[in-house]
This record gives sequence, structure tokens and C-alpha cells, in this order.
Amino acid sequence: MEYSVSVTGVVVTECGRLCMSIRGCNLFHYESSTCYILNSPATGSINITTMFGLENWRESCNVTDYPLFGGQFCIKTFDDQQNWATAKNTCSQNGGQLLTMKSDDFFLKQEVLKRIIPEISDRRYWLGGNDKATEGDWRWNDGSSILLDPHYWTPDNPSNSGGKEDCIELRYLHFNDQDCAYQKKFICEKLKV
Ligand SMILES: [Ca+2]
Ligand SMILES: [Ca+2]
Repeated sequence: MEYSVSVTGVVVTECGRLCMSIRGCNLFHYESSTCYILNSPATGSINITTMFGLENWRESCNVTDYPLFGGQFCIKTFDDQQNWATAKNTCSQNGGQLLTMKSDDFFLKQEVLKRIIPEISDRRYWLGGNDKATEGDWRWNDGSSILLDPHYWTPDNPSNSGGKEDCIELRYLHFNDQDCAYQKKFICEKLKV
């Protein structure tokens, strides 16, 4: 595979951001602190294992059915539909948690999700954020704050429509606040061990 750019001494999230920032970049490979950018359109099907260098990163996420992405997190999508609280429990029962997309890994996870969620499907999945405790104070399930930055949210959200949107769904690969009672697909993650 031919790479048009390589940068050393970066972390994998910077590599993802670099790819995002380069027009035409749709592949990157990260290995040994070096970021390799493929700056041309891919043809045929995309092999995410090769794309993210996973052939070198088949490290344990405790269970084999959670693929490791970006060298640091393990993500699995669940296609059965559950309300937010049930989805949260299902992730816990699987030894993980509903997916977080914090500011230091948002763009990398967005890139991963762009590739593992089929384009034609309804890309709506529960994520692990809510403002149940205090309206408008958005928190991940570990208690950390979620910024009201338009880079992360879909336009005009969070909207708290109907006064009852307290859970975050992934929509168009961004955040939308939604009624926690709705049944949705969801995404769990495990941290690399
Ligand atoms: Ca709300
Ligand atoms: Ca909303």
C-alpha cells in the first residue's frame, strides 16, 4: 500500500485528526508512533482491519467479539433495540459500558463508526450520555462533562423537545438528545486491558 504522508511522534488520535484534516484522506495506518496517511480514494471494499493496522493490534479486550480500534478502544454495535436504561445494563452485563465519545477521542471514534455502521442503515444508536440529574447539564456515565460544542451535536441540539429528551443518541455521527424511553440500537465499548 502506498502512503503519501507519514508523520512520526504522534498519538493515534492525532493521526485520526490529521487524516480528517487532509482533503481526500480516507485511510490511515498507525504503528509505533508513526502515522501513515493514504491520500487517495480507496477502491473496492474497505478492510478496517488493515486500515487501522489492527493486524498488529489484536490485543485483548477481554472478549474476542469486541474488535479493537485505533489501538486503544473496543467497540461493538448491538442491533436489537432497547430503551436507554436497558441498553446501559446490557453493556454492563457484557463487561463494558455504553459508548462515550469524549473530546480527546471523538473524531477518531467518529471515523471508526463511519466505517463499521452500514451507510444505508438508520444510524441511530444510544450513547452513554445523559442530563437526567440536572436538565442541560450533560454528563457521560462516569460523571465527566459533555461539552455543548456544535462540533459534537447535530444542529439545534440538545433541544430537550417535549421537555423529555435526557439521553444521547448518535445521529448522523453526532449527538442528539432523545427521549430515553425510545427503543434503539446501541453501542458498547470496553477499554483496552
Ligand atoms: Ca434534557
Ligand atoms: Ca433533540
